Amino acid sequence: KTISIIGLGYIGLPTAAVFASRKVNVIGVDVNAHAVDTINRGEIHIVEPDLDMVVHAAVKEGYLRATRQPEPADAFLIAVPTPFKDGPTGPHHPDMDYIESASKSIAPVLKKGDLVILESTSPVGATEQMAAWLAEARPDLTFPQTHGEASDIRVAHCPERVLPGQVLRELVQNDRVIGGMTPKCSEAAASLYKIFVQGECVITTARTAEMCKLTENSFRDVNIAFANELSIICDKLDINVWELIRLANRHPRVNILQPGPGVGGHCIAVDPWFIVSQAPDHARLIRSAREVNDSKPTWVLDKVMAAASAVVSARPGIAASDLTVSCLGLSFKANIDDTRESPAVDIVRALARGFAGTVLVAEPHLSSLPHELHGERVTLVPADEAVQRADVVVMLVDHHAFSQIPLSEIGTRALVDTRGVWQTREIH
Ligand code: SAJ
Repeated sequence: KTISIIGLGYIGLPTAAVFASRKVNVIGVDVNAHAVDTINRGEIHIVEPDLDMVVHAAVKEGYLRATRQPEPADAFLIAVPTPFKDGPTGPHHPDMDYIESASKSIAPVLKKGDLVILESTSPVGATEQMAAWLAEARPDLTFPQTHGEASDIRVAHCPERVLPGQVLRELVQNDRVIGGMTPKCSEAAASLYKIFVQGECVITTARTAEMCKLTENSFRDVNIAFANELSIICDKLDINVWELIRLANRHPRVNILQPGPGVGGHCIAVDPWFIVSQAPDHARLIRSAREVNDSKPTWVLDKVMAAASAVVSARPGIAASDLTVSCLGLSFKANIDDTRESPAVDIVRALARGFAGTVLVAEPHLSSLPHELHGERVTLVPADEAVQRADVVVMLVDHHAFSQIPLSEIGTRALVDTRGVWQTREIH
């Protein structure tokens, strides 16, 4: 059996490596020549704990090979991005262009009996659409939407659900939702995943599997929005929100998540919009949650500006331009180095542009500023230096390294603690 993985990014590459580690022949396909060359050298172009070792071993033992041109295989897994594009009701419509070009690129090498699985997070109906693109390109083969169980090609959706930072473990241990276009399609997909998945492979329809993935991330987004909204309300009412949540969570049926500076990453801030774009009149709560979470960085920025103004008012002869604001953390969540769609980056950039004084940032997971902050008026410094030089400390990411800084080191400096790391003190 040969498996081909189309798209060697955060999901495709670990999946390819895990199949290869089970001694399955894997052909990885990506349009990015740099990614292809890096993988063929046994190295990786993305950051994920332990992935380098697994890829290195897979390439060295000859089970994993990358190429830019699809080749014949028995199963094809499509793991390409599904970003946003402008649509009739706004800028948040799912962009299926990568899925379309991936489908069209494998069509010429498909043969009777092949299995095609869509792993990319997709709007409802995407798997049917993919099958239609494939059928259009290969009129000589039969597809499930027209031939049902008698089709030549099996098509299924099997969304990835792994947590960045724990991808290798979750790929193996998590349950998989498998939505075939027919029951036989589901069975074929399930037996493929069983090569490495230790969790349960649960079978449903393609549409339900699509909605399931969107639902999981919307559930988390709505719950984080609830915590973020509470944090703003508590700030107004002079209540420590972290204490409040700890207390409320003592109720046996209450489990509130943690407030933060906003929601980052490439999934939770994106996927709920796919539901909104398909049911704009009904997805009211899901849309509101997105709006609450997206507006949190602006609220934090206002807090920082207010904290700086309070310092200026308390110290005669001092102007805002004499002050230093130090931000702790840039990644989109704790203990990873991924800064894509990070609310911390947005806040630091806005400070660099809008605050008159010095802006320092500490990020122990990076050795230089990420490209999003190139050319901005901000300096990367070690955490202790950031705190020492600060008039205002802004806690943005609760990395282990920061949680160890004792509150005594912050001393009397103004503090905006968006993550509740130093909960004993008021957030400001
Ligand atoms: N966050 C909070 N408060 C919380 C939890 C998270 O503010 O209580 C913030 C984080 O700081 C971060 C954002 O939310 O900015 C998202 O972080 P996350 O850890 O919740 O999720 P991701 O984006 O790393 O991964 C999610 C996961 N989905 C769910 O947990 C339902 C993962 O399982 C998915 O595979 C992944 O999205 C994906 O690829 O869709």
